[in-house]
Amino acid sequence: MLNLATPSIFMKLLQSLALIYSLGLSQLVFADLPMISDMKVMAHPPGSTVTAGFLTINNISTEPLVITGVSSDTVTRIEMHESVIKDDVATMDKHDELSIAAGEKMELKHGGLHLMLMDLESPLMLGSTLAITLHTNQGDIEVKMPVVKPGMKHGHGEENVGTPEPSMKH
Ligand SMILES: [Cu+2]
Repeated sequence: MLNLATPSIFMKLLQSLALIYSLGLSQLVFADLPMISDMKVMAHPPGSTVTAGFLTINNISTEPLVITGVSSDTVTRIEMHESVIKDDVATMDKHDELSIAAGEKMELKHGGLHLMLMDLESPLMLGSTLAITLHTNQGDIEVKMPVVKPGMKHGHGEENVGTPEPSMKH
């Protein structure tokens, strides 16, 4: 009886060890990768070719994180913008780079920093997911952005403030 049971217990033990080992290893390898949260892309009306994307980037590493560009297989052009008011006029500054100090968090949100998705050739469907790549000094980071309804409540009463409108000049 014991002889029959032993190999399977032994195998289970081996599998557990292998699992623990691979988990431990992946944590070692990925411990410093930036953490991305609150990602979303605004669905846009038919006919418009621009929309905005938002996300929060947490640089948990001990090195500065510099985002040097953003790309996607499905979006022709993605720029890093910041909504600003100049002489009472809402406008957007383009950033070539975004730097996040070690241990710091950067929020791209309504009315501030955002990703500008431009020259859209096909509409981004509500409920779909857009894959984008952040190019950084710490390597490429793949991010899946859920496409959501514009003007969705976020609980701080700021929706649509400074939201890039398709008619806005770039
Ligand atoms: Cu913009």
